[in-house]
Amino acid sequence: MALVEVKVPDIGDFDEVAVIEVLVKPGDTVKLEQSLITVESDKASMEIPSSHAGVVKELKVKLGDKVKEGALVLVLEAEAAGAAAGPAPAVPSAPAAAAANPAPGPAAAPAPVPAPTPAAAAVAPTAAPTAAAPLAAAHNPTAAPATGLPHASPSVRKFARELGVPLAEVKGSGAKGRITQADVQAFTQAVMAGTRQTAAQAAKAPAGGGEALGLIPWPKVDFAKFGPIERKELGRIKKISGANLFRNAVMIPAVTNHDDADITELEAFRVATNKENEKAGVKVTMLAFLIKACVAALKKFPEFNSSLDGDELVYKQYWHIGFAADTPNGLVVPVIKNADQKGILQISQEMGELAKKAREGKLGPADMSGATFTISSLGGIGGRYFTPIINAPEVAILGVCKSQMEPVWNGKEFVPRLMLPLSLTWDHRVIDGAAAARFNAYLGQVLADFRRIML
Ligand code: CAO
Repeated sequence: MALVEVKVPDIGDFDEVAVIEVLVKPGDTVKLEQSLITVESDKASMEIPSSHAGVVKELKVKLGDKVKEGALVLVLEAEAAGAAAGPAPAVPSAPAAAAANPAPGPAAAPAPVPAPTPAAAAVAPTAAPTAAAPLAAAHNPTAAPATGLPHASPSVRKFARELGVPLAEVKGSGAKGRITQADVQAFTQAVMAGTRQTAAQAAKAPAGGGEALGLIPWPKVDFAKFGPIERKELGRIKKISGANLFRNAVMIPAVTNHDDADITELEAFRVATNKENEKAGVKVTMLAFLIKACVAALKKFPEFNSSLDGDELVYKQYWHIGFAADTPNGLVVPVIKNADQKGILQISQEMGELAKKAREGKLGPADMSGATFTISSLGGIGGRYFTPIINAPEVAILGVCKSQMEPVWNGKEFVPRLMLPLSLTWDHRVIDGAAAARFNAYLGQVLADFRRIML
């Protein structure tokens, strides 16, 4: 047993962040990667995980303290196994805010788990009040506030703060009474509908979250009754990206337009470019051209490069393009910054580097933040079309599948053309179907003849 100091690891762009939650106390036994404290900046909140397993000897931070990278969080009597080398750079997030999973074991210290940005939470409207039993007791301003910090994730805390919901009065339906986003929404519904529900009534509501949307409960099936099964806990990225994907799927009125682009000439150019650049070691894939073509389309149709903020649209005058990358730990979305200012070779090189970092679980928050539009390409794998889920607070995402030769009618005869399937999902609160069809048509024209970018 050795005493080790657990410090704040790389927390990305943030200089000083406030401690808003202390999750352990002296004497507690903590596991490797267990969250110790929650810190919050004006942009995001994240949980700082333990770099070692062991018993907490001394806490070195308290609520309200400001900490930065390298600050001492606590002293731990470490178990021999599970010790890590020390603070590692932050390794987070996927769609919206999923965290990359550093390689398990002693080699890497865990990274902070970022929570969705306020903007991401703010675009989500609460569901309309329903007659279904809300999970939380309605707001009672005369009730004495509960003591102790309510059990909720940083993203839920932020969400509650933005809605002005007193978390101490919300009944949690999650594991060990943890308050979920659905609980906060249900609380808001109950207050807005002017209904009052006793804590006893609320306690009877089944856990799950779907009830808040007025849905019937999730089916409970004893799978083992039908054959052998094995249970495995979801990985960290899956858990975090799942929550974000769920929110985005439920809260965005999304529509997908499918189209095809003729990339016959572009593919020939790509192959020739790769031959010419063989020695430089930079391989150009269709995705680099797609990024560049999307920037042109985003410039022509700026609402696709915007975000909803209440009743306002925020038009971004920068073009940072996220691309979904499949990694052994799950899906992450690194971002090519200022793609409008970069050539195809530079984009290809950066993509290669980011995809490598993603696979190694080494992406930092800066690598994955600021996207204004995302491309999800399954072109290297296959398929025809799919419906990607928008990466909030973005308002559109392009899905791309594998190109294939098809007979295309040119007015006189069928000719073989290489066709690329495109699937554009867009937020109907911001974009209309006609604009989406025009976006896809223009994107197709650019891909068919890249000279259009110069017009
Ligand atoms: N049509 C036909 N072939 C394509 C293609 C397309 N649209 N896109 C890529 N290819 C080819 C490439 O040219 C390459 O061919 P060669 O091996 O012959 O040179 C091969 O497919 C593999 O490409 P790649 O996948 O390595 O490269 P990429 O730039 O297309 O994609 C990356 C990089 C990181 C985005 C990709 O590896 C990846 O992770 N894709 C999965 C993304 C994903 O999971 N999306 C779903 C999100 S929703 O769950």
